[in-house]
Amino acid sequence: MADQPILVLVLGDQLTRTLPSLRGRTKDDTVILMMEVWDEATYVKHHKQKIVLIFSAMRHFAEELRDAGWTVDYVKLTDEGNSGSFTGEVARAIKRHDPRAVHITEAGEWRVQQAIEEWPDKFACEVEILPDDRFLCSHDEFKDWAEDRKHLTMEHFYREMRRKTGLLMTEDGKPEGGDWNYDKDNREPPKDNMDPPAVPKFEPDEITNEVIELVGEKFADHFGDLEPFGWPVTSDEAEKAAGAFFAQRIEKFGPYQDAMVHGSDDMYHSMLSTSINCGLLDPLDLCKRAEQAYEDGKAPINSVEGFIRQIIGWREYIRGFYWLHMPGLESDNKLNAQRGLPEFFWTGETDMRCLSDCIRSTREDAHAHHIQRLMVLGNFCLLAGINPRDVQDWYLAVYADAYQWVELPNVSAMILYADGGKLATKPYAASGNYINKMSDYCKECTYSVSKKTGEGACPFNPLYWHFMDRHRDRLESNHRIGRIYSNWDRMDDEKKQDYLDTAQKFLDSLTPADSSWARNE
Ligand code: FAD
Ligand code: DLZ
Ligand code: SF4
Repeated sequence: MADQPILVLVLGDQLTRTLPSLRGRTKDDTVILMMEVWDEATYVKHHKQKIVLIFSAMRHFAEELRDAGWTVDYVKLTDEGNSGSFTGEVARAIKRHDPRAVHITEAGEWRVQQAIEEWPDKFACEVEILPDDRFLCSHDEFKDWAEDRKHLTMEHFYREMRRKTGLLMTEDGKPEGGDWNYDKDNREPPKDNMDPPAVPKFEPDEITNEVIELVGEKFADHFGDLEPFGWPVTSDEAEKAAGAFFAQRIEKFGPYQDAMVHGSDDMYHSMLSTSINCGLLDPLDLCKRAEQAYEDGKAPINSVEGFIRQIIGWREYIRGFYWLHMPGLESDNKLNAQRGLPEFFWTGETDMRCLSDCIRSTREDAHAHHIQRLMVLGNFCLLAGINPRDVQDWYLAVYADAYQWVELPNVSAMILYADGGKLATKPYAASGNYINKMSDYCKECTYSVSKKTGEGACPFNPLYWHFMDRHRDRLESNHRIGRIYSNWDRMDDEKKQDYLDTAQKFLDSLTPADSSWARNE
């Protein structure tokens, strides 16, 4: 080892062998620092499985690096002297190794990046921060694209990414199959007795079992079931999960993307976000494999295009949007939503069958699929006027794939319209009809989806009109939503009052959650 090595930091969502800060380094003058820190595990009270996932994946990655001949300095949460923060641990590691420089790939989250940017002034050695090229679109590229645009329409951004990558593009620069987007073919409701192939679950090994014990001891009051734990924690396991998706589920991914079935949060979804986001899988590689499935005739264009759009479209767009609008996005509340998050988001105790099922899968698996997050949980928070901070904390805490860069734009801008419409051209507001059409939830619900007002009416029905009525000033001029007010205006006053009273009665019956569910006091 050289006298003064380079200290390379690898954070919990940077578990990629080709990470910019690792590429090109030589083993004999590099010390890799990985650290489990209390601050990261508790800035919100993450779901127990999320902490197991990150710590176990970090420990496996460290072992893999050591096996490949790297020197890894791994700080465990319970190691004596652990300062509890990234900055504190880097300071201690600088004392231990006296490096000539610290190299780090930029952080995914604004909060962490702010801390890193203070390091050059704090530490005596050089600090080099490298761009994270695991994303296709750099911050500057996104800024250039967004400049001078009134609306940051995802579809336009997505087409740029298709051109940039060449994915599903013909030789003469046209979209494969003639259309850029096949979403119209991807809205099938669930069929009776659907039986999607099971998603692979991975038996915890010794390392994971040790972490499960640690989390059970130290984070017992965090939300969520600790076991059974079956998420992939190594690149080999993640690869098996991806292989199973491409072999068995991608074919029907498209048509049933929006369908919801009681007891099922996976359906034909890839279930790969936890692995992509912590670095175990390469998103572009997944898209190329999806394209291959289309070329091999194993999956139709609507499924493949839908999958690729989620990744090079939505995922990249969301990340660009986050960095463009931080830090303001965190405190945006353009609809002035002030209600506390209902306690049932944490306990699951509600008679609303759709919500209770989405919260169940969230508790059991640290996962719910996109439409469950958007059109059930998110739609409820929007209609009920839950304040963005509470909703942000909940989504950040409960999902194993949640990091603020991806959670915040989805929550604040996509579901809550708290940014005033920079991301979504209209709020994703829907009555019980939508949920009934796209799921089997309503059939056995205590509430009646066809009942609009009064005792036993599906709460989404009156809440929808309560929302529309209280935001009329802002929404009426929106051409995508304005015509809804003509329906409202055609109702007689008694009917309107019925809607508003039923909604208000429901809202008054909600018990707000104690803040200790999400954060340590
Ligand atoms: P699939 O349905 O198989 O989709 C494939 C991939 O596309 C996903 O793995 C993911 O990488 C990407 N993707 C799809 N939609 C989005 C999106 N809207 N934003 C970013 N990437 C997307 N995703 C996260 O990774 N982390 C989050 O914290 C997160 N929070 C969300 C909060 C809300 C309110 C909503 C509406 C969506 C959120 N999503 C988040 C997006 C999406 O719900 C999840 O990526 C998806 O459910 C993960 O399951 P999957 O891997 O089976 O996805
Ligand atoms: C999510 C998470 C958790 C729970 N714990 C750690 C940790 O102890 N050490 C670590 O390096 N990363 C952890 N992470 C992931 C980080 O929160 C993530 O890398 C940053 O938020 C990215 O900005
Ligand atoms: Fe949800 Fe309403 Fe359907 Fe019940 S009736 S499952 S509350 S949409």
